[in-house]
Amino acid sequence: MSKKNVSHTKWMKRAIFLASLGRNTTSPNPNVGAVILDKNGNLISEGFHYKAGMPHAEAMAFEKLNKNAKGGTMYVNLEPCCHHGRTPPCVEKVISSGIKKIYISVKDPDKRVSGKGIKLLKEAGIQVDLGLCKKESLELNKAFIHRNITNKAFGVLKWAMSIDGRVALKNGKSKWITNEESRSLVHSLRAEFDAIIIGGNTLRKDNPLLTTRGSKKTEPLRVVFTKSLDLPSKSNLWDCSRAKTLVIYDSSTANESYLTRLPKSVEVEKVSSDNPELISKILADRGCNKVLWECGPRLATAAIQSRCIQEIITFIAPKILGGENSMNPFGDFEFEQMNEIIKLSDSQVSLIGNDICVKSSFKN
Ligand code: AOF
Ligand code: ZN
Repeated sequence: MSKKNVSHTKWMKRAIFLASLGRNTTSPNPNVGAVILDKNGNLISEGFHYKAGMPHAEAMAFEKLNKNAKGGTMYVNLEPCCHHGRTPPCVEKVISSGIKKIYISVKDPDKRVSGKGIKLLKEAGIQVDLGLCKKESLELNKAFIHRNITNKAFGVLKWAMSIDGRVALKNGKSKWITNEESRSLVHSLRAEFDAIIIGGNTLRKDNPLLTTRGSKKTEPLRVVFTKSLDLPSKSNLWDCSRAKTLVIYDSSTANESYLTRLPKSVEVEKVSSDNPELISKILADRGCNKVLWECGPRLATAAIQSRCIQEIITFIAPKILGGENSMNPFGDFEFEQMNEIIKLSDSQVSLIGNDICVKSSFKN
């Protein structure tokens, strides 16, 4: 790499770092960072997007700018927007600043932008370089990009199991398989997500809280999917004072008279079947980029089959539950041949005390 390219990469990496400061707060918006250099290559301003409704990264960088950007260079990890949304278009600010060249890492998949921002910049005579640090930028905004392309939320499936692959005893008891450190890691992991999904069985069996225990200011939305609506009238999830709860039910099988058991503070939506894709779509429509499925075997299997899961996180404890009828993390995928089985990629392994955490991606 030439010396010049090394420095362009350095500035784009700075923009990506700034973007990452908004990691758990920008949803439904993307993570964006912007860096401005003057015509001599000196850093004169920078900014990042913190929250939807607040200034975009470029706008923040221009707001802070007290030197002339004419003839300068800008680095942004996402194509500047050209639409009037919650905030005015960034391209107009870039054009009026007199900047000569802009490095953009990836195109904005939002249909209101999607190449139109780049076109306007070029038409205004600004040199546009697209693709610097593309891999890192795609990784940072993978959930935002996934939602915009598929209209579904980026799904991560999480489960905890014993070393013999069991998630509960045959009587349903599972407290606790993993150690305290792993469990508290799950609480902070939840902060990366906009929603956490469980099924009715998990609610009845575990009565979970599904919160980050305060590590995120606005707790993720807690979502219960039920086929029957036969949910208990008392549950930790019905207290919505710290985190909101949404119950999604399958109207083809549910008994709607059970709706009276739910307090008014719980939101309710109905879907026409038990296809998890419908849950993912509802959440994407609500602006959820990234959702965590913490569900039991039946919903987990269906979520994988309907391509709602893009990554998995499993915690494995060195404990043996045994028993042919202990619970598995999944139901039957009906595979007949070894070439049909699901193969995951990009595995990362870490040790949490005596537990093992494995993260892997789906190729779909
Ligand atoms: C940028 N820079 O920092 C961000 C952008 O409702 P709004 O006005 O916040 O617009 C949201 C859309 O703007 C979002 O879907 C994405 O296309 C773009 N986000 N664009 O130029 C930024 N956050
Ligand atoms: Zn913008």
